[in-house]
Amino acid sequence: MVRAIYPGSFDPATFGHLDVIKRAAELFDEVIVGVLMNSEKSPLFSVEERVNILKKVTADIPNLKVTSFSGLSVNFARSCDAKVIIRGLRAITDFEYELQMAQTNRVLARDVDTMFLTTSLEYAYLSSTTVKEAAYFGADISKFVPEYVVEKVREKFAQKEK
Ligand code: COD
Repeated sequence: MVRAIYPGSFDPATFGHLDVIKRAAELFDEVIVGVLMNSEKSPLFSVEERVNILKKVTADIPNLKVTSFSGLSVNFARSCDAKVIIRGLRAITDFEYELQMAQTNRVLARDVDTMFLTTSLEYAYLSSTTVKEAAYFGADISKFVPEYVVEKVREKFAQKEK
């Protein structure tokens, strides 16, 4: 069994993430999406909320699990008995950071390798940050995220306004 992890912030999951998830699930026997518990950032959604959103929008993918993790991605990979870390590449701007992280991870763990899936063209511009900004200013984000995520983002901003 070849297992891969797909770590990220997923705050919130977008169609770009889902495209990578679906393609990875076709390549590997099992994919485990790992949502980082990152105390340094101040995310819109809690880690539990992000995990629940991802579970909901990927419920139709049988060989996929969603969980949270803390610490290093390579340690998370090892704890899942995964040999591969999946990352998505959108543009040259992603490349420098991703290369540095993949090379660091390779030095940290020779038994884990990083594989990149290049973004599908229709999602190349998409990021969680721009989705949140668009939603914050009242734009329709249904072209960027699944309907369930549209609702959750709307609820979150409504709560914040109270
Ligand atoms: N199309 C394709 N891919 C996309 C798209 C899109 N539209 N949008 C995002 N992606 C990709 C990103 O490039 C990334 O590969 C992945 O999806 C997740 O993206 P984000 O933005 O949700 O998550 P990141 O990039 O903030 O996640 C960073 C990690 C949590 C993976 C990283 O910080 C990490 O591994 N931290 C743990 C500590 C560690 O191990 N550090 C490295 C060695 S020191």
